Amino acid sequence: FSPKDVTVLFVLGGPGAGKGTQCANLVRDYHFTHLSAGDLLRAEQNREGSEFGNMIKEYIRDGKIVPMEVTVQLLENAMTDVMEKDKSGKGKFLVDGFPRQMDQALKFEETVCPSKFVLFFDCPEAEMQKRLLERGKTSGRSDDNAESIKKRFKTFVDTSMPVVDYFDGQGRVVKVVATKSPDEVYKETREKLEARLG
Ligand code: UP5
Ligand code: MG
Repeated sequence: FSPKDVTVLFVLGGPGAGKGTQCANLVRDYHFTHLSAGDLLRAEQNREGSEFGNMIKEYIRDGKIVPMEVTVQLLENAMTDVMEKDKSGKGKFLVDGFPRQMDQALKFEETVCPSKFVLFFDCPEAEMQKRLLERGKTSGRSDDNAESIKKRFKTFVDTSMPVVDYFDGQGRVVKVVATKSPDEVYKETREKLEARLG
């Protein structure tokens, strides 16, 4: 596919900020395709015959960022699949939880497609931790435990926030306060998104 046929929004925010929750709302109301980098990595981890399965498993449990070649390829493949099936020839994608390291941001925008802007969900750690520990009771996610959560937060602060700051410096960040109820967060998301999309 050609970059001119697709609209990409990056959806960023700390672990448990509510990226997936809000993306689901946006898919329902704006017909985006939701691509969660974490979900794609978990699917690849479980795919029979994947050469990356064990590596992904370790990285996710330790809250480390999987080498970008793997993630960029998974995202590009998923976008290509959608574009081949969609007769309109146009695609609208929410790329959730990616890029979370500077090199990924530069690589994706150079080789796949630039993003229109970044939707950033801003949430304090204490709130995110509470949500993740609660979800961990039933999610089955290998990284929803106190030890992994701590590592995920550290990676977010050290490695992923600089990406948000980089886009912010270019005036490309739409920031949403993510502490209120899901409905209230979504209301602010819609308002800011519509103002920005025009
Ligand atoms: N919840 C949501 N909104 C709420 C609200 N407003 N009030 C109260 N509760 C709210 O929500 C998390 C939980 O909070 C849910 O139980 C929800 O009901 C509740 P969710 O919408 O799932 O938040 P999200 O931000 O999507 O949290 P997630 O855990 O998915 O964030 P992460 O960024 O940590 O996870 P991700 O799947 O993106 O990545 C996992 C790992 O994959 C990374 O740590 C990394 O190891 C690896 N990875 C890479 O290596 N490279 C990548 O590019 C991407 C991932
Ligand atoms: Mg998520």
